[in-house]
Order: sequence, then C-alpha cells, then structure tokens
Amino acid sequence: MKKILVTGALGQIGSELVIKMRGIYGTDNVIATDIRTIDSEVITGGPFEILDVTDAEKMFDIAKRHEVDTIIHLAALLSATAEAKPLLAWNLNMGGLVNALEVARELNCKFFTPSSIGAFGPTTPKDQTPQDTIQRPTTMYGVNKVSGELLCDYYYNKFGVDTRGLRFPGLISYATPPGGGTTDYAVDIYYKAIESGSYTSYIDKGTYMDMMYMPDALNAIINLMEADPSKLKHRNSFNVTAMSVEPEMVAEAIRKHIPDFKLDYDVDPVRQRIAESWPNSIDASAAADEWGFKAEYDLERMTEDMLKKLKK
Ligand code: AKB
Repeated sequence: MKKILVTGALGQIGSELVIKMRGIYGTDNVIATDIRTIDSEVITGGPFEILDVTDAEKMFDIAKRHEVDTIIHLAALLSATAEAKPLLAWNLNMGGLVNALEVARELNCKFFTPSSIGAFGPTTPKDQTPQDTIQRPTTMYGVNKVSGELLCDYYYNKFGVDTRGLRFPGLISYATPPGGGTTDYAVDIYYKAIESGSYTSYIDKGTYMDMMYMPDALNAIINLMEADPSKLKHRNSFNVTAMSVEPEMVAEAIRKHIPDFKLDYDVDPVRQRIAESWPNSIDASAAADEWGFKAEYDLERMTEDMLKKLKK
C-alpha cells in the first residue's frame, strides 16, 4: 500500500485507521473521505474530501486524481440501523461496495472492505464457528455482508482485483463511538461506567458475542493488506476475534476497577433477536495460519486500557 483512499473515514474504524495509516504511510498518502464533516483530526490532519459512496463518478474522480493504489472501503450502515431501514441499507451497503470495486478494477487498486459476524445466521454452528460454514443470515445487514463477501471474491476471480476482508466481531474503542450496531452495548457500558457508575443493557444476560479492541482491529487490517498474497487461501473474508463475552462478564471486568459498578437490563427485542442469530464465538485459526493474525487484548487488558483512556 502506497497511496490509500478510505471511505467512511469519520466512522468508528476509519477515524482511528486513517490516523494510524498516516503515521505509517505518510500524511499525504492517506486520502480520507466521508459524506459529512465534523471537527476531527482526520479532516485537519491530511487530505480529506467529501464523498457519498453512491456517487460512482465522484469516487472514481477522487481516486484517479490522487493516484491511489489501495481502497479501504468502510462506508456502511451497521446491523440495527440496517434492520430499521433495509432498503437504504441495501442501496448504500451494496451500491457503495460495487462502486468502490469498480474503481478498484478500473484503477488496478488493492481493496479491503470489512465483513462481520453478522454474515452468519441462526443455522450457522454457534460455537467456534468455522471459517467455511453455513451463511444464511436473517438480517438485511447479514444479507449485505454475505453478498459483499461473494462480490469481492467475484471481483478477485473474474477481474483479478486483489480483494481482502475480515469478518469483524463487535469493535470496542474509546476514540469514536459506533452507531447503530448490535454489539454497541459493549462500548456504551464503558462510557456509562465512567459517567454514572451504572449501565442498563439492551442485550440480555448470557448472550455471548465476539468482540475485539480497536488496536487489534487496526493491526489486523494493515497486516492482512500487507500479507503475501501467495499465502492466502481465503480472501473474503477471514474470521477474526479476541474474546467471546456476555454483559455480565464485561461488568465483572469493570468492577475490578470500579467496584460499585451496577448493571441492569432493559432488553431491546430487535437487537436481542439479531444477537441471538449470531455466533457465540468464532474460530480465527485460518487468519492465524494464513497471515499470522493474533489479538493482543483480552477482556481484562482491554477493560483496563478503555477505562484509563476514557477517564482522561
Ligand atoms: C454491528 O453490531 O452491527 C457491528 C458488527 C458486529 O458488524 N458491530
């Protein structure tokens, strides 16, 4: 990767990935784009352009003008928002993806886009979900993610576009909150622990989902994109995870630092149903074997770091 275009750069992943990649590849070599502007170092600290990813022509123009050789396509609606606005999700998630793939094909770019544990469904094996398994999701987000994985494989097989992807679990970070996801409780809980010492979870006790701390997610993207292509048996997309947790486990980890922290429940049926259709835990051994994936943060280490950073 030498010159990188990032879509959805002000989102949860983009806002940290852009800063990290500018540190590695050079400030002027990471072109951030998003549909909106906010007060952010992503905008003030390097090249930034407004881009609605459904505008194929503008995306092509920006990529060509900056002579990019890599596209990191992050712009998408997350699971709960996609369930509330399924048609918008289809148009944005699939329309944006096909536009970005077309730019990659025409300009001969490497390509990354995230998939998700949402690409699995109720008929997928729930524990230690294998890399290659049944994928019949029941959410619009899941339909988008499976279609996206297939489309990226298609662009690789048919046109030789170097597409790579990761099936992310819930991503936890202190820098930018996520929006509209099912796993967001695992971020909110830390903010509320600091603010008020208590949290009301919309995901029920005993509901396990995989999670990962943002520094591990950023390293995973960069390491996968820099991996030797001859070693990759899979491409779109690799299971990656750092921990499988349910709300009580997160609360217990927080209590080691805030002993009086209280957790109660007001379950949201929509997000609970989505969570129950996803795996309890996934097997990331293909990512480990093919390009050396390894997460550094477990629940304890992540909790300590989250609370320390959020207090600041
Ligand atoms: C969501 O909850 O929608 C995302 C995801 C797991 O893809 N965080």
